Amino acid sequence: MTKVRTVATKPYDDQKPGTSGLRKKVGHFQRENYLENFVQSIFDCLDGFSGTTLVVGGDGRFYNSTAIQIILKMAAAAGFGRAIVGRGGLCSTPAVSHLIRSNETFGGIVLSASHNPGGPDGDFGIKYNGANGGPAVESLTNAIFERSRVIERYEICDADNIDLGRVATSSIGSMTVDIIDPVDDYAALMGTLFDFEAIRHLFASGFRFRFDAMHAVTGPYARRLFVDLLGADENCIINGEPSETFGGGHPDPNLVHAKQIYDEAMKDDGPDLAAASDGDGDRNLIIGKKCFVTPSDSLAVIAANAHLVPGYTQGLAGVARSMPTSCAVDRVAETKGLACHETPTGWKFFGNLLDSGDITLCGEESAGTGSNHVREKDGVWAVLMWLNILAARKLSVAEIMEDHWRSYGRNYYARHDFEEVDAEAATTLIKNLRDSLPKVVSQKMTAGTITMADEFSYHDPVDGSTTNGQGIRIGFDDGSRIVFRLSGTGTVGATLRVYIERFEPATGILDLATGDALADLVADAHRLADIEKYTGRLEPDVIT
Ligand code: VG1
Ligand code: CO
Repeated sequence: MTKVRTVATKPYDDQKPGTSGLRKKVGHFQRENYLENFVQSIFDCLDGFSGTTLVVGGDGRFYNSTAIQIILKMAAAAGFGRAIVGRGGLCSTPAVSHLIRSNETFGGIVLSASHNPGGPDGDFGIKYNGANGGPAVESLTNAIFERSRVIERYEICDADNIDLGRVATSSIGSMTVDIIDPVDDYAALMGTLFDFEAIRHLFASGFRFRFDAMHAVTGPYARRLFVDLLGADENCIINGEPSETFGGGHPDPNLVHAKQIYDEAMKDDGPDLAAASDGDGDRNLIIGKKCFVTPSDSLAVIAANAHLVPGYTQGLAGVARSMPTSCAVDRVAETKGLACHETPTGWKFFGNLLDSGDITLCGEESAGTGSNHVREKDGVWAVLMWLNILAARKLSVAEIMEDHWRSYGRNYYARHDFEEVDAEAATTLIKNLRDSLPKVVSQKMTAGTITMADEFSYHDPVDGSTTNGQGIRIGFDDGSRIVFRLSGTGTVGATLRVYIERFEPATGILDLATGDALADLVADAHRLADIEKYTGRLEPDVIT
């Protein structure tokens, strides 16, 4: 008989989930009962799961396996009837979402700090996803936080560790544990959405492709899909072996950390499409030959061309983007007569709209694109989308972008991040901006006249909830925008994100360098928020 042990514990006061779950340094998670407290707080806030199934998956970073063993023993103690776990403890975030849905489970736990570095000195993270496969809505994450502040005990089974390395079925007490291949079901789902035959033809015709898996979770997914099923060259994948430290790298698919494929794509004889995904496989980077595609543009292009892809031939119900994401997709929605929703940053806000059937596609400027096939953003799906569109249209990425801008106009766009800023100074910067909002409307700036200024607040049309304080928006007479908000995923100090966007109509100048197109707005942003005074910096740490 496996014994359930009740352990007395003391609450921590810092377990408030951020934009995408609870993220802290690994050492922080290794504090006594830190993980256990949070997991018990999740279980304490759920109802009616006795005998049901829980999916547990992670991106393979340091502490992943240790955490999974603890979670399995606690899930068994809490009364779950079955757990589904990816072999090696690996499962991409979108694949976890799919497993939750396809097995009609109670929910799942995702272990990841996404694009943040891993290893003993890196970051770790945990979040709960519900039966729809999506991240818990705010009311639940708030309840989990409140619970974590008063927790006094947790329950865990005294049992041996499960062998995570083999596909097999075993048990902890009365809970069955199924270790499954993490790629099988996901690859099958992709087969129902995309024209594999057309993509196979594309690869066979000499189309050159590069994918950087960043030593993160998508290596095995990329191999199965791109190489085994679609016939791309073996060598198209770089950094394809998952590692606890992401090979010592930073699994953020941007132009800094995926520099190798970017440099290759900028050469005359470079790949026709270069792509990458992040630590947990939900983000994507798309670069054509000599043509970087901003994530906001990628969302717009996918919305404009989705009807060419088998899973979306019926057309789209509607689209959504997070507030700071550029308005490029809005132009497509307008032309096609689709509803376009603006939500706060973070995938959890798309879940209700996807569930209700209000939208089919959604995305974020932070390299996140997805659809109603799961309830997470999906990096490999986005790459397959592009491959399918390229195969159908028989144009290069650069030609597709040019054609898109000629039809809908171009939203020049950049995000400037000021990292590890003093948290108090960052809060003061936002507070001062907030206080200045009534005064700035009709002010003449270098880039134009300000016509609107507010703090974004979201009213969820499906569940009626309201979420306040989601970023400061400044709008200009020509449709340009500046958005300021603080990151909710960092683990050190605060990160100030400044999002800058300028709209150029289809008849305007569409081939400016982004930096030049946005220079005036950037100067205005610095002036409006007094960025130098609060951050001590004139230049951002990262521009994406
Ligand atoms: C960032 C991005 C946001 C994204 C979140 C999680 O949040 O800006 O768009 O949803 O990361 O991405 P923030 O609060 O730091 O700006 V990931 O790939 O966790 O799951
Ligand atoms: Co991620």
